[in-house]
Amino acid sequence: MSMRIDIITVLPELLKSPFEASILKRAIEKGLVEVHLHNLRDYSIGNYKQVDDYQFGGGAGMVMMVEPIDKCISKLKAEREYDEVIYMTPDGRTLNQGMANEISMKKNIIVLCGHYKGVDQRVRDMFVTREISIGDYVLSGGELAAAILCDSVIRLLPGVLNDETSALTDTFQDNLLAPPVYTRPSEYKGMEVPKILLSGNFPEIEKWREQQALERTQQRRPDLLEE
Ligand code: 6GU
Repeated sequence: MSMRIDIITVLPELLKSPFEASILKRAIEKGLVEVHLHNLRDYSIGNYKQVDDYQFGGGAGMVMMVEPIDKCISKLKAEREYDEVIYMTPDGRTLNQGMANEISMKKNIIVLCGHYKGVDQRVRDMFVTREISIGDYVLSGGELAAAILCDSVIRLLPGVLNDETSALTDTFQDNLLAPPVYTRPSEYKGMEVPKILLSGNFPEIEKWREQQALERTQQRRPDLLEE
């Protein structure tokens, strides 16, 4: 059972390359996820291919119009059922691993990328089931945020990761940061790998990693431990 993600954007070019390399590319090739890009301009109004307009009440910045978005979403919804319409916006809830986990369980989702001053409020009222931000800073559009959301979700789909890339030992799994890791050589310019990691004593190694993960989290992200 594969997931389907439909992304609505005024800048589809910006969203091509993230899905053309490495893990996301392989997930698509394996048929574990389908990602479809929709150019909002294909649903625009009139000869000028208009998708945005001045805001009522005045003020700087354009607003994405309701009609092109309605046309695009309604066409998609006529073709299949969607579990979510996610609007990428800096005033949404900040993305975290729990949300990525939740969204990775869905079958079909629409991701709408905001631009300019955002979308007409009626789009949010009519269609949007969830509003997501990727952090407290402003991007020029929701595209890069959508790419980040998709990456965080797709890598969790069954069959996408193998042992080498396993999600089970990721930072944020269990609300802990990941412990330090080392690879060859065992000594570099006088800096040695912690002896325990070379001991072959796997129960002790596991204990050490848990301890390190906890210390790191206490030092860097005590907020994670309070949740
Ligand atoms: Cl989802 N969109 C934009 N434009 N800026 C952002 C964001 C989204 N998340 C953080 N900053």
